[in-house]
Amino acid sequence: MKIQEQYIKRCIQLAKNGLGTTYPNPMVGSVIVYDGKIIGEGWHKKAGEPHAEVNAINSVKDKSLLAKATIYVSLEPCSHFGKTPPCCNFIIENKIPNVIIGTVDPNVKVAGDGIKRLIKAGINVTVGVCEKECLELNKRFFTFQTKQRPFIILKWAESQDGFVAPSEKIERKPIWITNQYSRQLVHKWRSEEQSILVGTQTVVDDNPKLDVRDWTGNNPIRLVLDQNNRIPENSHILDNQFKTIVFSKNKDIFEKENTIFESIDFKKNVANQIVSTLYRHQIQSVIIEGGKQTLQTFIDNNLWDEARLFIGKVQFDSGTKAPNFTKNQNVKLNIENDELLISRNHDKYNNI
Ligand code: AOF
Ligand code: ZN
Repeated sequence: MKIQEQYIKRCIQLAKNGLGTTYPNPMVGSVIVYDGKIIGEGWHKKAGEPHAEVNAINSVKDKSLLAKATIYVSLEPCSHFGKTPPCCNFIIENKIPNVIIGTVDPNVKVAGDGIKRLIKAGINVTVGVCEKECLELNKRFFTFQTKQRPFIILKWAESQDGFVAPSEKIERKPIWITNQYSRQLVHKWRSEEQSILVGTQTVVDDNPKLDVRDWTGNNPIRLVLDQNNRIPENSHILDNQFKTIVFSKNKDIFEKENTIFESIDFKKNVANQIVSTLYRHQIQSVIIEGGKQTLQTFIDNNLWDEARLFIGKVQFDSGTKAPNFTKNQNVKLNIENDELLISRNHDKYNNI
């Protein structure tokens, strides 16, 4: 591995210390290298607090070394006044002659402007070291910024023979396709996303809690479709325990502190209306856990980024067929550990 890649990988490691606390900002890490040694490190901890580069520069004991050093950062240094002043100014003021960047910041307030300013100040700038990894690190933030919608993950479990549920005549009570470990993994996944969506039938049939009880972490905001107010009032999803958004035809009267209603037109494109509502709520990611119809709606509208499939050992012979990807979708298959992960190419991020 090239030395520059090693340092950017260290930036990514540092950035991950901010997992779960930087929202709505991205996770960013930075290291400062002089004479083949790391002399400073930092990461962005929390929105409103200093950015990664500022923390890295401030951690350097002998500031006179900065004039001969190289700063590595996983994301382009910002050039705007947000909650904090521009990082590129701080780099210029500290006379750091070399800047190596993982990827461009897609935020329209930055979007290459930080790089331009550094170059204008006479700094040597390299962009695109371990770019793929840096994009993956902040895939939710990047999608939100570039597509004005959340990052969308589809999740389902299917039987060996491709059914998500057996025929009603065979069995009505829920049947587990996956084992306890994959169920725990699903709770981990839920804790990593800002929201979780299910359709009406899933709530009516399974009365899911959609929480992370088998994992330590945050419960995502629950989202549910309820066109005709079919969801029973005593469903777990309406228990007001944590934030829930119900998409229905009209705003309902029993809106509570944690349960809000968003009206959408079910005669128009439902998937589009959901994602634009989530964008309005500043929700950067959603995991869609069913049912089949809801998942298929997002696939048919080409509104998804990653699909995570469990294929169980059980055979159903008949029942509800698993969702189908459409022919023109660019589906890339990755097998990671035990899980079958189908994720789309991230080439789309290169256009920022
Ligand atoms: C960096 N380094 O560590 C981060 C950056 O409101 P502010 O001032 O915190 O600015 C937030 C924006 O700054 C955020 O949307 C993203 O574009 C960029 N984040 N930039 O140079 C960092 N976290
Ligand atoms: Zn910054």
